[in-house]
Amino acid sequence: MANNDQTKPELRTRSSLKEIQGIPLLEPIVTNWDRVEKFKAFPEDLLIATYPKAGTTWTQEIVDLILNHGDADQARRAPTHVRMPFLEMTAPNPTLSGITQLEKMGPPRVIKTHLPIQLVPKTFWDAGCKIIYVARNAKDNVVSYFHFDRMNLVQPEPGPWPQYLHKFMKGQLGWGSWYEHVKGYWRERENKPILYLFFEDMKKDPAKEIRRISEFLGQNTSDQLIDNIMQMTTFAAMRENPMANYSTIPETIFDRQASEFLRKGEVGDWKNHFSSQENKVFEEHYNTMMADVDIPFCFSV
Ligand code: PPS
Repeated sequence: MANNDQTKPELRTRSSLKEIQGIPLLEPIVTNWDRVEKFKAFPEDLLIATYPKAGTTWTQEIVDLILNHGDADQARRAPTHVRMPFLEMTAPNPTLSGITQLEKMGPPRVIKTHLPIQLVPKTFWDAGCKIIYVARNAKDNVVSYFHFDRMNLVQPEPGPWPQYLHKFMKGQLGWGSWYEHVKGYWRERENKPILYLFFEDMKKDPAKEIRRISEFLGQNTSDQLIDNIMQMTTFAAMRENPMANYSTIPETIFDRQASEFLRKGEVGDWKNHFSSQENKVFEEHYNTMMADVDIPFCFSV
Protein backbone atom coordinates (compact mmCIF):
# COMPACT_ATOMS: atom_id res chain seq x y z
CA MET A 1 0.00 0.00 0.00
CA ALA A 2 1.30 3.50 -0.80
CA ASN A 3 2.49 5.58 2.11
CA ASN A 4 0.87 9.00 1.77
CA ASP A 5 2.15 10.34 5.09
CA GLN A 6 5.80 11.17 4.37
CA THR A 7 6.60 11.86 8.04
CA LYS A 8 5.90 8.26 9.15
CA PRO A 9 7.53 5.09 7.90
CA GLU A 10 5.17 2.84 5.98
CA LEU A 11 3.71 0.52 8.60
CA ARG A 12 4.31 -3.17 8.16
CA THR A 13 1.67 -5.55 9.33
CA ARG A 14 2.40 -6.55 12.87
CA SER A 15 2.45 -10.32 13.44
CA SER A 16 -0.03 -12.09 15.63
CA LEU A 17 1.02 -14.75 18.12
CA LYS A 18 0.44 -18.48 17.67
CA GLU A 19 1.49 -21.22 20.05
CA ILE A 20 4.04 -24.04 20.02
CA GLN A 21 3.62 -26.34 23.02
CA GLY A 22 1.65 -23.58 24.75
CA ILE A 23 4.33 -20.90 24.17
CA PRO A 24 3.16 -17.84 22.20
CA LEU A 25 5.51 -17.02 19.33
CA LEU A 26 5.30 -14.73 16.30
CA GLU A 27 3.11 -16.38 13.69
CA PRO A 28 5.85 -16.69 10.99
CA ILE A 29 8.02 -18.55 13.52
CA VAL A 30 5.21 -21.02 14.18
CA THR A 31 4.53 -21.44 10.45
CA ASN A 32 8.19 -22.35 9.87
CA TRP A 33 8.65 -24.29 13.11
CA ASP A 34 9.71 -27.50 11.33
CA ARG A 35 12.91 -25.72 10.20
CA VAL A 36 13.76 -25.00 13.85
CA GLU A 37 13.02 -28.58 14.86
CA LYS A 38 15.18 -29.98 12.05
CA PHE A 39 18.07 -27.58 12.67
CA LYS A 40 21.46 -29.27 13.00
CA ALA A 41 23.94 -27.83 15.50
CA PHE A 42 27.71 -28.32 15.40
CA PRO A 43 29.41 -29.16 18.72
CA GLU A 44 31.43 -25.91 18.42
CA ASP A 45 28.28 -23.76 18.17
CA LEU A 46 27.52 -21.39 21.03
CA LEU A 47 23.94 -20.49 21.87
CA ILE A 48 23.13 -17.17 23.58
CA ALA A 49 19.69 -17.58 25.10
CA THR A 50 17.58 -14.89 26.73
CA TYR A 51 14.03 -13.79 27.34
CA PRO A 52 13.58 -10.85 24.90
CA LYS A 53 15.26 -7.61 26.07
CA ALA A 54 17.44 -9.18 28.77
CA GLY A 55 20.81 -8.12 27.33
CA THR A 56 21.22 -10.38 24.28
CA THR A 57 22.88 -7.84 21.99
CA TRP A 58 25.31 -6.70 24.68
CA THR A 59 26.34 -10.29 25.40
CA GLN A 60 26.64 -11.06 21.68
CA GLU A 61 29.03 -8.14 21.24
CA ILE A 62 31.15 -9.22 24.20
CA VAL A 63 31.30 -12.81 22.92
CA ASP A 64 32.21 -11.76 19.38
CA LEU A 65 35.01 -9.53 20.68
CA ILE A 66 36.37 -12.27 22.96
CA LEU A 67 36.38 -14.79 20.11
CA ASN A 68 38.10 -12.23 17.87
CA HIS A 69 40.70 -11.33 20.53
CA GLY A 70 39.40 -7.78 20.86
CA ASP A 71 39.77 -6.97 17.14
CA ALA A 72 37.32 -4.08 16.71
CA ASP A 73 37.46 -4.12 12.90
CA GLN A 74 36.65 -7.80 12.82
CA ALA A 75 33.69 -7.26 15.17
CA ARG A 76 32.48 -4.56 12.78
CA ARG A 77 32.50 -6.93 9.79
CA ALA A 78 28.67 -7.06 9.72
CA PRO A 79 25.62 -6.13 11.83
CA THR A 80 24.86 -8.21 14.94
CA HIS A 81 22.08 -10.27 13.35
CA VAL A 82 24.33 -11.27 10.43
CA ARG A 83 27.36 -12.12 12.58
CA MET A 84 25.27 -14.05 15.11
CA PRO A 85 21.93 -15.06 13.57
CA PHE A 86 18.65 -15.28 15.47
CA LEU A 87 17.79 -18.98 15.30
CA GLU A 88 13.99 -19.02 15.20
CA MET A 89 13.40 -15.68 13.44
CA THR A 90 11.93 -15.89 9.95
CA ALA A 91 11.32 -12.92 7.67
CA PRO A 92 11.03 -12.23 3.93
CA ASN A 93 14.48 -10.61 4.09
CA PRO A 94 16.96 -13.53 4.16
CA THR A 95 19.48 -11.62 6.33
CA LEU A 96 16.82 -11.51 9.04
CA SER A 97 16.02 -15.24 8.76
CA GLY A 98 18.16 -17.08 11.27
CA ILE A 99 18.24 -20.55 9.83
CA THR A 100 18.72 -19.33 6.25
CA GLN A 101 21.80 -17.46 7.48
CA LEU A 102 23.08 -20.25 9.70
CA GLU A 103 22.88 -22.85 6.93
CA LYS A 104 25.46 -20.80 4.99
CA MET A 105 27.86 -20.63 7.94
CA GLY A 106 30.41 -23.19 9.10
CA PRO A 107 31.31 -23.85 12.73
CA PRO A 108 31.87 -22.29 15.15
CA ARG A 109 28.67 -20.26 14.99
CA VAL A 110 27.34 -17.92 17.66
CA ILE A 111 23.56 -18.20 17.65
CA LYS A 112 20.91 -16.06 19.35
CA THR A 113 17.64 -17.49 20.63
CA HIS A 114 14.78 -16.38 22.84
CA LEU A 115 13.32 -19.87 23.08
CA PRO A 116 12.48 -21.20 26.54
CA ILE A 117 14.62 -24.19 27.42
CA GLN A 118 12.00 -26.81 26.55
CA LEU A 119 11.81 -25.49 22.96
CA VAL A 120 15.58 -25.40 22.34
CA PRO A 121 16.10 -27.94 19.53
CA LYS A 122 17.45 -31.25 20.87
CA THR A 123 20.40 -31.04 18.47
CA PHE A 124 22.07 -28.46 20.76
CA TRP A 125 22.00 -30.84 23.74
CA ASP A 126 23.01 -33.87 21.64
CA ALA A 127 25.98 -31.94 20.22
CA GLY A 128 26.97 -30.75 23.71
CA CYS A 129 26.92 -27.06 22.71
CA LYS A 130 27.69 -24.44 25.31
CA ILE A 131 24.90 -22.02 26.22
CA ILE A 132 25.13 -18.57 27.75
CA TYR A 133 21.87 -17.53 29.38
CA VAL A 134 21.31 -13.91 30.39
CA ALA A 135 18.52 -12.97 32.77
CA ARG A 136 17.31 -9.45 33.60
CA ASN A 137 15.10 -8.44 36.51
CA ALA A 138 11.44 -8.74 35.57
CA LYS A 139 10.53 -5.08 36.07
CA ASP A 140 13.23 -3.62 33.84
CA ASN A 141 12.72 -6.47 31.41
CA VAL A 142 9.04 -5.71 30.87
CA VAL A 143 9.71 -1.96 30.52
CA SER A 144 12.34 -2.61 27.86
CA TYR A 145 10.04 -5.06 26.07
CA PHE A 146 7.20 -2.52 26.09
CA HIS A 147 9.33 0.11 24.36
CA PHE A 148 10.66 -2.47 21.93
CA ASP A 149 7.14 -3.52 20.98
CA ARG A 150 6.31 0.13 20.36
CA MET A 151 9.19 0.44 17.90
CA ASN A 152 9.36 -3.02 16.30
CA LEU A 153 6.59 -3.04 13.73
CA VAL A 154 6.81 -6.83 13.36
CA GLN A 155 5.87 -7.46 16.99
CA PRO A 156 2.21 -7.43 18.09
CA GLU A 157 0.81 -4.00 18.99
CA PRO A 158 1.76 -3.38 22.64
CA GLY A 159 -1.33 -1.31 23.53
CA PRO A 160 -1.32 0.83 26.69
CA TRP A 161 1.24 0.17 29.45
CA PRO A 162 -1.16 -1.08 32.19
CA GLN A 163 -2.58 -3.78 29.89
CA TYR A 164 0.89 -4.63 28.62
CA LEU A 165 2.14 -5.19 32.17
CA HIS A 166 -0.84 -7.46 32.78
CA LYS A 167 -0.05 -9.50 29.66
CA PHE A 168 3.58 -9.87 30.81
CA MET A 169 2.42 -11.16 34.20
CA LYS A 170 0.12 -13.64 32.47
CA GLY A 171 2.86 -14.89 30.12
CA GLN A 172 0.93 -13.69 27.08
CA LEU A 173 3.75 -11.81 25.29
CA GLY A 174 5.91 -13.30 22.57
CA TRP A 175 8.14 -16.12 23.90
CA GLY A 176 5.77 -16.61 26.82
CA SER A 177 6.22 -16.34 30.55
CA TRP A 178 9.32 -14.51 31.81
CA TYR A 179 8.94 -16.43 35.09
CA GLU A 180 9.04 -19.87 33.46
CA HIS A 181 11.82 -18.75 31.09
CA VAL A 182 14.28 -17.69 33.79
CA LYS A 183 13.37 -20.67 35.98
CA GLY A 184 13.71 -23.20 33.16
CA TYR A 185 17.37 -22.38 32.44
CA TRP A 186 18.15 -21.84 36.15
CA ARG A 187 17.06 -25.37 37.04
CA GLU A 188 19.23 -26.91 34.32
CA ARG A 189 22.33 -24.77 34.80
CA GLU A 190 24.18 -27.43 36.76
CA ASN A 191 23.13 -30.41 34.59
CA LYS A 192 23.93 -28.81 31.26
CA PRO A 193 26.78 -26.62 29.92
CA ILE A 194 24.98 -23.37 30.78
CA LEU A 195 26.60 -20.15 32.01
CA TYR A 196 23.83 -18.20 33.76
CA LEU A 197 24.45 -14.45 33.82
CA PHE A 198 22.52 -11.43 35.08
CA PHE A 199 22.19 -8.09 33.25
CA GLU A 200 22.55 -6.31 36.61
CA ASP A 201 25.90 -8.02 37.34
CA MET A 202 27.11 -6.93 33.90
CA LYS A 203 26.22 -3.35 34.80
CA LYS A 204 27.80 -3.56 38.27
CA ASP A 205 31.08 -5.18 37.30
CA PRO A 206 31.39 -5.66 33.54
CA ALA A 207 35.05 -6.74 33.68
CA LYS A 208 34.21 -9.58 36.06
CA GLU A 209 31.37 -10.86 33.86
CA ILE A 210 33.47 -10.52 30.67
CA ARG A 211 36.14 -12.62 32.37
CA ARG A 212 33.55 -15.25 33.34
CA ILE A 213 32.35 -15.41 29.73
CA SER A 214 35.91 -15.66 28.45
CA GLU A 215 36.72 -18.52 30.83
CA PHE A 216 33.50 -20.32 29.94
CA LEU A 217 34.52 -20.10 26.27
CA GLY A 218 37.94 -21.51 27.10
CA GLN A 219 39.68 -18.32 26.00
CA ASN A 220 42.77 -16.93 27.64
CA THR A 221 41.99 -13.21 27.64
CA SER A 222 44.47 -10.82 29.26
CA ASP A 223 43.38 -8.16 31.75
CA GLN A 224 44.26 -5.50 29.17
CA LEU A 225 42.05 -7.15 26.57
CA ILE A 226 39.18 -7.52 29.05
CA ASP A 227 39.48 -3.81 29.73
CA ASN A 228 39.45 -3.01 25.99
CA ILE A 229 36.38 -5.20 25.45
CA MET A 230 34.68 -3.51 28.38
CA GLN A 231 35.30 -0.08 26.79
CA MET A 232 34.03 -1.27 23.40
CA THR A 233 30.82 -2.66 24.88
CA THR A 234 29.64 0.18 27.10
CA PHE A 235 26.12 1.37 26.34
CA ALA A 236 27.53 4.61 24.87
CA ALA A 237 30.04 2.78 22.63
CA MET A 238 27.51 0.29 21.33
CA ARG A 239 24.92 3.00 20.74
CA GLU A 240 27.43 4.71 18.41
CA ASN A 241 28.44 1.49 16.66
CA PRO A 242 26.30 0.93 13.53
CA MET A 243 27.25 -2.76 13.55
CA ALA A 244 25.93 -3.19 17.11
CA ASN A 245 22.99 -0.76 17.36
CA TYR A 246 20.61 -2.25 14.77
CA SER A 247 20.63 1.00 12.77
CA THR A 248 20.86 -1.09 9.58
CA ILE A 249 17.31 -2.37 10.15
CA PRO A 250 15.00 -0.27 7.96
CA GLU A 251 12.56 2.23 9.46
CA THR A 252 9.72 0.14 8.02
CA ILE A 253 10.61 -2.46 10.68
CA PHE A 254 12.15 -0.39 13.51
CA ASP A 255 10.32 2.90 14.07
CA ARG A 256 13.03 4.90 15.81
CA GLN A 257 10.67 7.79 16.37
CA ALA A 258 8.89 5.50 18.84
CA SER A 259 12.06 4.26 20.61
CA GLU A 260 15.73 3.52 20.04
CA PHE A 261 16.91 -0.12 20.14
CA LEU A 262 19.62 0.86 22.63
CA ARG A 263 17.18 2.91 24.65
CA LYS A 264 18.60 3.49 28.18
CA GLY A 265 20.52 0.38 29.21
CA GLU A 266 19.96 0.99 32.92
CA VAL A 267 18.97 -0.91 36.02
CA GLY A 268 15.95 0.59 37.79
CA ASP A 269 14.26 2.40 34.89
CA TRP A 270 11.11 0.50 35.95
CA LYS A 271 10.69 3.15 38.67
CA ASN A 272 9.80 5.63 35.93
CA HIS A 273 7.04 3.36 34.62
CA PHE A 274 5.41 1.42 37.46
CA SER A 275 2.80 3.28 39.53
CA SER A 276 2.94 2.42 43.25
CA GLN A 277 -0.25 0.38 42.87
CA GLU A 278 1.18 -1.51 39.87
CA ASN A 279 4.32 -2.19 41.85
CA LYS A 280 2.35 -3.59 44.77
CA VAL A 281 0.25 -5.92 42.61
CA PHE A 282 3.30 -6.94 40.59
CA GLU A 283 5.34 -7.82 43.67
CA GLU A 284 2.58 -9.94 45.19
CA HIS A 285 2.25 -11.86 41.94
CA TYR A 286 6.04 -12.06 41.53
CA ASN A 287 6.51 -13.53 45.00
CA THR A 288 3.96 -16.24 44.23
CA MET A 289 5.43 -17.04 40.83
CA MET A 290 9.02 -17.16 42.13
CA ALA A 291 8.32 -18.90 45.47
CA ASP A 292 9.69 -22.23 44.24
CA VAL A 293 13.17 -20.90 43.27
CA ASP A 294 15.80 -18.65 44.75
CA ILE A 295 17.23 -16.74 41.80
CA PRO A 296 19.15 -13.71 43.09
CA PHE A 297 17.56 -10.95 41.01
CA CYS A 298 18.43 -7.39 41.76
CA PHE A 299 16.05 -4.50 40.94
CA SER A 300 18.41 -1.58 41.47
CA VAL A 301 22.17 -1.07 41.69
S1 PPS B 1 16.60 -8.28 21.93
O1 PPS B 1 15.78 -7.56 20.93
O2 PPS B 1 15.79 -9.20 22.73
O3 PPS B 1 17.76 -8.94 21.35
O4 PPS B 1 17.11 -7.13 22.92
P1 PPS B 1 18.31 -7.29 23.96
O5 PPS B 1 19.58 -7.00 23.28
O6 PPS B 1 18.17 -8.56 24.71
O7 PPS B 1 17.99 -6.15 25.01
C1 PPS B 1 18.02 -4.79 24.70
C2 PPS B 1 18.21 -4.05 26.02
O8 PPS B 1 19.60 -4.18 26.40
C3 PPS B 1 20.16 -2.87 26.49
N1 PPS B 1 21.57 -2.88 26.11
C4 PPS B 1 22.55 -2.47 26.93
N2 PPS B 1 22.52 -2.05 28.20
C5 PPS B 1 23.72 -1.70 28.76
N3 PPS B 1 24.89 -1.74 28.12
C6 PPS B 1 24.97 -2.17 26.84
N4 PPS B 1 26.13 -2.21 26.21
C7 PPS B 1 23.75 -2.56 26.19
N5 PPS B 1 23.45 -3.01 24.96
C8 PPS B 1 22.11 -3.21 24.94
C9 PPS B 1 19.30 -2.04 25.55
O9 PPS B 1 19.48 -0.67 25.76
C10 PPS B 1 17.91 -2.57 25.91
O10 PPS B 1 17.50 -2.15 27.21
P2 PPS B 1 16.65 -0.82 27.49
O11 PPS B 1 16.34 -0.87 28.96
O12 PPS B 1 15.41 -0.89 26.65
O13 PPS B 1 17.52 0.33 27.14
